[in-house]
This record gives sequence, structure tokens and C-alpha cells, in this order.
Amino acid sequence: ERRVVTGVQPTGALHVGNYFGAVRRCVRLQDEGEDLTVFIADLHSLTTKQDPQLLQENILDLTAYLLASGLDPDRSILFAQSAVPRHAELCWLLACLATHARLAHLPQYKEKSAETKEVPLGLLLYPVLQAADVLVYQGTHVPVGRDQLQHLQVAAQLVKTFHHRYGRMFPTPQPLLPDDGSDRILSLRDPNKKMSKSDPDVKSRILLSDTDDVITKKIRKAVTDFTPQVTYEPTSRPGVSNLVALHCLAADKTPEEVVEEADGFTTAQYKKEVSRALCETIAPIRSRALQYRARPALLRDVLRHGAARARKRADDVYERAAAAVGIAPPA
Ligand code: AQP
Repeated sequence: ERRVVTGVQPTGALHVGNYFGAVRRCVRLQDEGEDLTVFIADLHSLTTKQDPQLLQENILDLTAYLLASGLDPDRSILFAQSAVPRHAELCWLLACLATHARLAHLPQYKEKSAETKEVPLGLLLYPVLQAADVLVYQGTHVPVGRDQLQHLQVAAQLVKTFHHRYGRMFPTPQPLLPDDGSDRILSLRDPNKKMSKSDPDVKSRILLSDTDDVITKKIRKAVTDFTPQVTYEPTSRPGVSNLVALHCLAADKTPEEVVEEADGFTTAQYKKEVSRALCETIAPIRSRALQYRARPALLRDVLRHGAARARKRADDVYERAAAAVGIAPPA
């Protein structure tokens, strides 16, 4: 039996990388009939400084965009991570099995901790909480990008250690990697970096909340190179290739099809095609999201309903884990 579990941080408006690389993949898994759990990773978001009021807004925003993207709260389980305390409780049990050396060695931790003087302990624990997020539902599959594979290996190691010490309890979660390159959409301003919510340059990313006009302007300013032809060569021409990749994802085409259609276009002309395809994908999501966002009570209800369903599953798994460890049974 497969159970797919994934989370998205409420750290600001979603960009097309988040959408193609995570959200749309989840919606497709849901539509294929997978058992899908999607949580808003508010606990994870606290590893960087958050404004409390803005965080609350961001949680509702994200809920609106997830629904607008096609996530169906009746078929899938959608809720805020913090509303199911078992995530944090299982995290503690797992943290006692994790080693500081292993966690401090992970590339993402090294990168992020290098940026700050006072490194919060939560940043070190991030992959352990991620493991708990999946294991507390006995998740079997996690849709991830390549940069998350090491964190999934941490989860696999924790499962092994738990089993060794306390007996069998969790399936080892397997990665679901995309085969369309959607897990690495690049910055429009620096195609050597991935598109990211936290990049200070707003022109580096296209948001699901951007109007057609803004999308077109950002694509027009996207960094390419000095060769006018449109080709798909991700290594030697990352800028143009990133536009081709976005075009393919938006229009459901292959790079070969897109490059053939762009034959004779300069990259400047081609950018108009890319904008058109992106606007066609994003505009309906944006307008549905605005409608949902105008109904905060409905959004809160969706999250409450999802949390109740999630809690039922998580309670069952956590109770068994607690019993295996020998701590007092949950009240
Ligand atoms: N550039 C990207 N291309 C494809 N997928 C991406 N994801 C993130 N960036 C890209 C995927 O989006 C999902 C949600 O990510 P998250 O909210 O956990 O934040 P993140 O991974 O830290 O991504 P961001 O948007 O770049 O935020 P910051 O700037 O805060 O790091 C994940 O599945 C992720 O793989």
C-alpha cells in the first residue's frame, strides 16, 4: 500500500519552480488515485525568522494556492503541520537516535548555517522533523527534488536505527523523482542558481500571483546569452534552456518540439512564446486563488478538516511508536 507524503513551507508566494516541481506533481499523483498527504510546513518555516502576523497570512495564502492548483481536500489530506503535534513528538524520538555529526555534515545545513552567525538548533534538526513528517503517517513515497535525496537518506537511516533498537515499525520512504527536470527550475537572473523564494531579486522568479503583465516583463528581462538561436543545452546554455524547460512544463511539450517550433526565432522573440505559455497556465490558478483567498473562513475549515483526518492517522502510528520505545502511553 502506497502513502505519499509531502510538505510546502508557508514562506511566501509560490514561484513556478515550487508549482511545477512540487505542487503540480502532487496534484497529478492525487488525480492518479494515490493516497496523498500534503501539509503546510509551518514548523519548518520557523527555522528562519518569521513575522507572526505575516506567517498566519502566508498559511492561508498557501492554502488558497494549493486548492487553486487542484488539490482536493476531500480526496487528499491537507492541513498545517503544527495542528498535528505528533510530528513534533515523533521528531523528538527520532532526534534521540540521530547524531549531531551526521546532521551537521549535510550540504543544505552547511550552506544555510554559513549564512547566519547564530545557527538555530531547529536548522540542524530540520531533516529529523522531515523524517517525522513522513514516518508519522507510515509514508512510503515522498515526491522530492534531487537536492532532497540526502535528507531522505537521513530518514532511511533513522528507520534502520529505530528498527534495530525497538523492532519494526516504519516503511523506508522512497523518493519519487520527476523525469521532466521540473525539480530544478533556475533563477531568471542567474541561471547558475535555482529559482528561490528567498532570493532578494524579485525578478529572479515568477510567482503564481504575478499578473500576465509582470510575467511578460520578467521573462523579457531573463538572462540568456549572446547566441540568438533557441536551443536546449542545459549545461552550456543554462539561461535559454531554463526558458525552454519552463515552456515545456507549461505547454506539456518536449524540448525537441519546443526548439523545432522556435526555429528561426531569436531568443528575444522566443521569450514572447514562453510568456504566453506561462500566462496560460498561471492566470486561471491566480484567479481561482483570489477567490479562495476572499474566503478565509472556508480556508480555515479546510485546514481543520484536514488536521482532524491527519491526527487520526498520526495518533495511531505515534501510539505504537511510543509503546515500542517504552515511554508513557499518550493520554
Ligand atoms: N527552483 C525550483 N525548481 C523546482 N522545484 C523547486 N522547489 C523549490 N525550488 C524549486 C520545490 O518546491 C517545494 C516547496 O519548497 P519549500 O517550500 O519547502 O521551500 P524550498 O525547497 O526551500 O524552496 P524555495 O522556494 O527555494 O524557498 P527558499 O528560498 O526558502 O529556499 C519543494 O518540494 C522543493 O523541492
